[in-house]
Amino acid sequence: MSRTIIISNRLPVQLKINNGNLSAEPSVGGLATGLKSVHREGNGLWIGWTGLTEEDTPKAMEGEIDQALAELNCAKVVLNAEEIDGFYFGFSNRTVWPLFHYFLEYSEFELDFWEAYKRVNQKFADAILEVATDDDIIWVHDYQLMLVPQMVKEKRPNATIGFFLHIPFPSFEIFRTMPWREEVLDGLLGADLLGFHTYDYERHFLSSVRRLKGLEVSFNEIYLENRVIKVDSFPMGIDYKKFHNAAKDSATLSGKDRTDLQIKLDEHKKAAPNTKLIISIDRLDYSKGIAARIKAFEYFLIKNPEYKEKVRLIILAVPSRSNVPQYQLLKKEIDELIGRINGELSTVNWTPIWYFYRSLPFENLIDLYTKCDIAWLTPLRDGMNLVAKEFVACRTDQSGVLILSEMAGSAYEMNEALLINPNNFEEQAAALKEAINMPLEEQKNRNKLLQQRLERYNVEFWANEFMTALKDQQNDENVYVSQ
Ligand code: GDG
Repeated sequence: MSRTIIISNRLPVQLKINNGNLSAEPSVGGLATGLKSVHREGNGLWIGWTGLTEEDTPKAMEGEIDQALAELNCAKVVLNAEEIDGFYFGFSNRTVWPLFHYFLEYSEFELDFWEAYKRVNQKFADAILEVATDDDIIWVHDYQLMLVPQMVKEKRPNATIGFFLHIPFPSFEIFRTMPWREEVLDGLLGADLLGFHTYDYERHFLSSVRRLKGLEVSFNEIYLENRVIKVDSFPMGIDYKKFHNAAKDSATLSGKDRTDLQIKLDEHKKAAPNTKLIISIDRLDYSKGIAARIKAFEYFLIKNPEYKEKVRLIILAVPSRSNVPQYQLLKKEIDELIGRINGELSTVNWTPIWYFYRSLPFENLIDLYTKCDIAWLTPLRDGMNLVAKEFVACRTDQSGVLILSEMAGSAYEMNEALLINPNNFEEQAAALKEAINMPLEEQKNRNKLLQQRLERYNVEFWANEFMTALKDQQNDENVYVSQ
């Protein structure tokens, strides 16, 4: 019987060892939620790294870990600290991530990183090969595992393999700079179906395949000697109901059940009812354009001093990849920028920027989504950007304005937002002004349309669309072989 095997760098479970006690909590992220139905189907299996290094895992606990994972239909790939350094912090996040987000100057082409990437991709492929049969459907996720499809296809030519890239695929002119560009394409071409968030990423990929591999490419098919690969866009959605319902519940909480942040935000609203709250939520990553956003906010306040004491920017920057030097530099830049701007522009009654450098519990995230007036998201490049979708889903009364960078994949589906070029401060200042003054009726009209779309094209829809296309490939291939 055919089964579906999902494979991603991290498993959808959080493993922790505390004083020799193991806990395994299913994680609640978007990917885990979206793939829940696929994972549960038949005899599904999810393979990935647990988040614990080999050095942190006592040998005596291996059996217990395997058992706990097996109960959640998961299996582990074990990585040691050196592998994580070269493969994850190295090639994945110092070579691929910057290059694919158009930060060519940050991309490091280190042979050692590449070697580690190959070795670890082989480890993931071996973990699949150990359990997969020819009949299985295998769905590989993201930029950390781009060599896996070919490594599996070589050994299991009849298995059906899908690959989804969660980040942008860059234009040919950027991609061609990578020393191992052909090997990366060969890796991806082991798949039978390749999925991207947007049509543009798909087009860039096809262009690189045609120009670097000289393969015949049609509208959305690549012709190899013995098989046809399908390429398509599948814009990822969110768990709309989860966010919408959480926002509804949070609105009805009373007394001691309200979170500290909710109480603080309510107090703030009471004390300064005319102050508009603008939120900015991202992982602390240079691709998210946080530093430029802060500078644009300063530009806005200096150009429009009448808004001083009338607006406040709340920045939630979630710590991320802090082992990578670029992220440490960015953290320092943001700390200094906020310190300087708050120092220069604050008044006795007002601080322009509130800054949280941490991850907040889900309930607090919902507080921010629901209690602010404007969400301001200005990535310089972003595969999709789910925060934009989550903010809109949480606006149960349909108030609120989304200002969104046109460089985010989500901008393609969110035309009713105020779309801006994150490099254009003038345009951003104008959008902030428009958002602050937008009549409630217009906010509702825009959000109503956005919400209808988000509810329909949710994360489950995304997973089902991909799986249906992959299963079609499985059937088509049989036809193709028998011709
Ligand atoms: C990659 C691509 C693509 C954020 N802060 C907190 C928190 N979050 C959650 C949000 C959201 C997720 O993290 C962030 O997702 P994004 O899509 O915005 O960005 P990346 O992490 O860069 O994701 C991106 C995505 O993959 C999916 O394909 O959209 O383009 O870069 O879900 O809610 N959650 C909690 N506390 C926080 O403080 N609990």
